Amino acid sequence: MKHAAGTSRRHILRVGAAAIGGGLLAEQKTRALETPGRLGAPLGPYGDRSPFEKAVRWRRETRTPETGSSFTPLQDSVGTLTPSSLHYERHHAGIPTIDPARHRLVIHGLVDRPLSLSVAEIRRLPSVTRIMVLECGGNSSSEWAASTAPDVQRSFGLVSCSEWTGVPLSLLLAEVGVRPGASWVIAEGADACRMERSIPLAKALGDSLVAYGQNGEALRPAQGYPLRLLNPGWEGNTSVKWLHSLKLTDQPYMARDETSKYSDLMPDGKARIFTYQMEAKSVITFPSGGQTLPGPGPYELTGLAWSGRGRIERVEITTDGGKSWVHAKLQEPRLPLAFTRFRLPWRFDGHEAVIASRAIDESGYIQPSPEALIAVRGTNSVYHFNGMKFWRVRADGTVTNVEG
Ligand SMILES: Nc1nc2c(c(=O)[nH]1)N[C@H]1C(S)=C(S)[C@@H](COP(=O)(O)O)O[C@H]1N2
Ligand SMILES: [Mo]
Repeated sequence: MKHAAGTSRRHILRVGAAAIGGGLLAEQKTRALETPGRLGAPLGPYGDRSPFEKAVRWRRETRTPETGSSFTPLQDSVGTLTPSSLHYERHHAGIPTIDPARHRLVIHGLVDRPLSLSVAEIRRLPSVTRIMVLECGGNSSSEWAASTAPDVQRSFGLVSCSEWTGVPLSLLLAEVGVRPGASWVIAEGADACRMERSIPLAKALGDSLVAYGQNGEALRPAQGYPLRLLNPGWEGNTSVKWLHSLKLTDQPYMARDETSKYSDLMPDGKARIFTYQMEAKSVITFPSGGQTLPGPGPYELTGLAWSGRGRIERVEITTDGGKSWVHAKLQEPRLPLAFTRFRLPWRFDGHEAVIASRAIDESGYIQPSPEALIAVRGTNSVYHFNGMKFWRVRADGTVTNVEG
């Protein structure tokens, strides 16, 4: 294992400047300015992006437009945060419109003092802020078989990273007083399907959050406005949105989304249930499926890595189909459970290259190859695919799935 002999950034810049040339450079500089004397657009109360920016979520067609998934355009993302407007969405019964002045969170069941709290009351409690990934347990389900998802958005886009603010659930549970015998918390949403999940009490007393904030403002309606549960490092489905009830019980509910869905059917016909943990995963976002390199020359490979177990320790990259691996450079700070961006200088020499990344987290867990994952889990399951993703960079610069 060795570090790649870096293509120096100064060299890349020199190539660019030489290609443009002095006269053209001056011309472009003037063109970039507004027409002299004419004012730009006025100030606005709520910001929007440049009209030249086109990145959007992609959504799979469903019979009812209210249900389904929309995918974050990972190929267009830079840095490590997902703008709220591009956060992936997964709704089972549409996005309810909830007036925060009328919404309440009820905490009941095996507790000493049942409570009904308004959103304002919750926002007054001691809060915490934490940057972390949310990933659907069904992310990358396309990858269990030869992938037909043409790009990183459709194959890996049910994951996003936000800054979340909320009240530790442990604090609310201390307030109501958990009775002996309680071992589960049943979280229920206020959407039309009243989606519910059973959360083990240990997690609820650990790092679970009742969140009201996302990226510095209130949660977006699609993300659960005005309140959602967040279970750090766990499959997105457990992070119940539009949270309105937490009931303490002595057993799980065996709800639809923890039995017939979000359980993992193994090769022997038995299903694993309550597989909450999201394992280490990474993917190269540039170059990735659907993109085209304009020609041979220096490039920077980049992508994202994350793990439900904690920090990303290392990301390794192959550009020869898995024969050799080099360490990518990791962007600091590497926050536990958050996106870590990795980068590697790379020279495309005009010959076909098969590229992939693999993440190693602080627990020592290594992201498996798809073959190694399938050898254990079979292909009955749709959930929890975290295998490596190989892209083929063809001699003409086009990038596809390896199967493509
Ligand atoms: N009430 C409610 N909570 C929910 C859902 C839902 O449909 N209803 N979808 C779940 C699923 S499957 C996922 S992956 C995440 C998606 O969160 P997001 O839409 O904010 O990305 O929310 C979870 N919480
Ligand atoms: Mo999900």
